[in-house]
Amino acid sequence: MHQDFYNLEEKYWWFLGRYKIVFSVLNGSIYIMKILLIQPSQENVYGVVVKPSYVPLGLLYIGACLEKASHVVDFIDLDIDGFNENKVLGYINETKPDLIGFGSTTVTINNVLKISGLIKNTTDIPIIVGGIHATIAGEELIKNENIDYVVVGEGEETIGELVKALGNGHKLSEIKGIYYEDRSKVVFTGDRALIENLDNIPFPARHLLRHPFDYIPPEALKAPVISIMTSRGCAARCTYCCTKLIFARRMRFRTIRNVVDEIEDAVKNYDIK
Ligand code: B12
Ligand code: SF4
Repeated sequence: MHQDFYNLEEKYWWFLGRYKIVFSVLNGSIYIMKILLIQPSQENVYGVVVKPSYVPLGLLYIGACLEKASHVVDFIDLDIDGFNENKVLGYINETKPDLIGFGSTTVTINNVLKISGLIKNTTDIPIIVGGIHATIAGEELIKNENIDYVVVGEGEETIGELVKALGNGHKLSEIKGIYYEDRSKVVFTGDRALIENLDNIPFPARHLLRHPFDYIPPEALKAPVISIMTSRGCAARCTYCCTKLIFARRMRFRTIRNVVDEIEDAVKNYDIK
């Protein structure tokens, strides 16, 4: 049943996208973009391709915010979806996205840079990198000739403003939380304030996953299973941990109602046990 739902949605995806574009143009907002989000391979970490056991929530939150702003979003998780570098390049040439966004950690950044280099060999599609590595090494990353924008920290608000600015030519310098280059000069616009009300963030766009049930956490006793994030931040200060650099040490919580709504949504749409 779920497979049917996904096939159906895949089949009508571009139709839905076009419909949204027409609607938005009629609405007067003409910066609708086709955006491809990519979760890089973690092959570097383990020496072989290992299927991740948890969904990439960060990119799914970004996807949800972009869809809320009427953009057309596509998503590939290289390891789960079985895309190698050549296949992803072929897919990009075929589908021609307006923008590409990568998630990153320090161990996956080399894969991001390799694919970005291949993309830039044949296209001039702008490339954005977000995630933990982008947050801790943004200045170094933006100096890479194949990366156009780096998003630092929580990305939900930043990505909306950045895509809007790229669409309508507004000033990048006014968007908090990004690195870009202005005539070869690195510009950092400064840290963005944390999102105070987590309930305002849309639920992760799980429908973008091509194989939502292939992520199987080792602790799961029943399938299908999903992971849900109920709070952000951690008060501890373990020296090796980067969590504080994205979500800070002050804890923020979603309301119980909001979390239960997400669980109910998952039970209804994904038959979660
Ligand atoms: C769950 C988790 C895992 C899971 C799943 C990872 C996954 N598929 O995403 C598993 C168990 C598989 C895992 C594995 C590993 N993990 Co881990 N993991 C986490 C954890 C606890 C939560 C990640 C998460 O879902 N966060 C929630 C989302 C909402 O946050 P986010 O991903 O940061 O996304 C936000 C922003 O970063 C940004 N953003 C993210 N991507 C993008 C993309 C764009 C285009 C934009 C604009 C913005 C943007 O916007 C998002 C929303 O605000 C973090 C710690 C933490 N609290 O973040 C460690 C963490 C990411 N893991 C870490 C490590 C070290 C590892 C491993 C290397 C461990 C190992 N030795 O095997 C592996 C490598 C995995 C990999 N692919 O890189 C480190 C990474 C440090 C670093 N410098 O890169 C972290 C930060 C913990 C720590 N020790 O500091 N991990
Ligand atoms: S490892 Fe990171 S998230 Fe876990 S308790 Fe320590 S500081 Fe908090």
